[in-house]
Amino acid sequence: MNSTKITKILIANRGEITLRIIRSCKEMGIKTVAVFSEADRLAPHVRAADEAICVGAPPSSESYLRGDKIIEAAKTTGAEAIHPGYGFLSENADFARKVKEAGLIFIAPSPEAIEVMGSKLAAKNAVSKYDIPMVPGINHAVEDIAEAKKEAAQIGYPILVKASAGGGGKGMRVVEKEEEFEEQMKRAVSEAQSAFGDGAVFIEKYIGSPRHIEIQILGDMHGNILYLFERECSIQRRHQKVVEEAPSAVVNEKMRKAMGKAAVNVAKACNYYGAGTVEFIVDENLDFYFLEMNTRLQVEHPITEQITGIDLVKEQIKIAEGKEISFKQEDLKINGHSIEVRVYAEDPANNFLPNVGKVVEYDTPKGLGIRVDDGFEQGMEVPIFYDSMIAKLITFGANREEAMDRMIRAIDEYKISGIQTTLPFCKFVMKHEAFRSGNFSTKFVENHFKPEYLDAQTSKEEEEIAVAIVNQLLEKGKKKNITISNSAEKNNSTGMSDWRKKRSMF
Ligand code: MV4
Repeated sequence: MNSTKITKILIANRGEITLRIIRSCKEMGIKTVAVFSEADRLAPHVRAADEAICVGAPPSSESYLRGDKIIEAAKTTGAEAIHPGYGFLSENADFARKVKEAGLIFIAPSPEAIEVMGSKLAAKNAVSKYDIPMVPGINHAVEDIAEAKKEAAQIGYPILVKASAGGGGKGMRVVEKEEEFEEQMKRAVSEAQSAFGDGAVFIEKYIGSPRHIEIQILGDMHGNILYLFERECSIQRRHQKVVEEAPSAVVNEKMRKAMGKAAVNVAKACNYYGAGTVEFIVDENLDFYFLEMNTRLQVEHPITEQITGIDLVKEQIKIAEGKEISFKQEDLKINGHSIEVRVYAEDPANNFLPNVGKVVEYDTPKGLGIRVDDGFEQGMEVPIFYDSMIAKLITFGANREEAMDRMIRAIDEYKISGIQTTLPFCKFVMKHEAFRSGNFSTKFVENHFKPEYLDAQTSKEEEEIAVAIVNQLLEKGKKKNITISNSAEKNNSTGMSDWRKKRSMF
């Protein structure tokens, strides 16, 4: 296969991922074109690119999702390739075909691979000829409820009914016992039908408190497929990840090799090229099962970059040019530990409710082992039209403990005022004994978090000041001094608190 040189790339996205992609392009001497909606005219990604084109009105459906306008913008500016980032058009097989038909390169896997992996059932069937562990279940859409009930009895309860299309937990129902089967099945079908326009569902054994561990892979057009180890993404709320780390605290060398091999086989099953992620769920015995494959660069890709030293965007571009991956599996080594926390404009003390407004003050942490991927700056409004993630804070350390401690320091240094963010929640996680010990699952929030924990939280410094004030008052009354108990620490104290208010009461 001949390799072509890409000299200009249009990035069909916004925010931090567009800035992230532009950085790699600059290092490779590639010119960049940004697209933007009318709401993003002043956004940093527009200024960072060499050129920028407005593709429509603020709602994504009228701008960032308008494939026709985006292809036209690439043609107009002479870009030879389109990088979709994540979300928006990144996993749209029809768009991938249209890009190709327009004579442009889509920096993504083939339309066929995107299509197969877009359907959980098609994916299960495609990989079934390889030796890949899968959750006990059926590989076809449920046609007949009575038949499915028999299959469920064979698998054993609890059962999970899952939609074949889409994701994000929509059209997913747990069935505890046979009597509930029919009702939950009907609910799952109607939810899937209304959310994805596709009511196809299947059933699987329900794994109660799984961990979510995924493998990053890279494939080229010459048949080479490598795995870049795992990321653990179990800390999530409403099926959205909030904290990710690489490597996982529970994966040993043997498990890593087995998962890597399974992930490479999944990629082989669909002749995969480009960057991709194979998702597994891991049960309490640390047995792992293939869930699905994401055919895009993921939000949490930086933690893999930190521990491998590989720039995944550069690799994507070189692969799209038709080049062979320049390193081998045995050249890859895990170095240190990396954690990412996602900064969403949401209020963790109020059920993670999206929280928009003007960011009055914005200053990011600095120093050794810290990376901030953001698309945001002081004085900007968080637009209501798009995802509420405004930044990713990534730390790197020699080991897990250093990465966690560095994250706490970095969160303390992160100044954001005017809006609520998920940062206090992330600090809570970093200090929690379940997270620190590695003993957690996708049920972390449900099992360990209550909004009141954030209100009661204080930093050590604030706590010491408060205790000093109390002691001064007590001194006046000649009573016994108090000391800091470590209960607040066990309660996972974090950042901003109402201690300031309390202090002014003294
Ligand atoms: C499961 C499961 C338990 N058992 N499958 C959630 C979204 C979709 N991608 C797959 N998901 C799950 N599938 C079986 N057989 C539990 C989940 C699940 C989950 C998976 C990964 C990360 C977070 C999750 C949160 C809740 C449920």
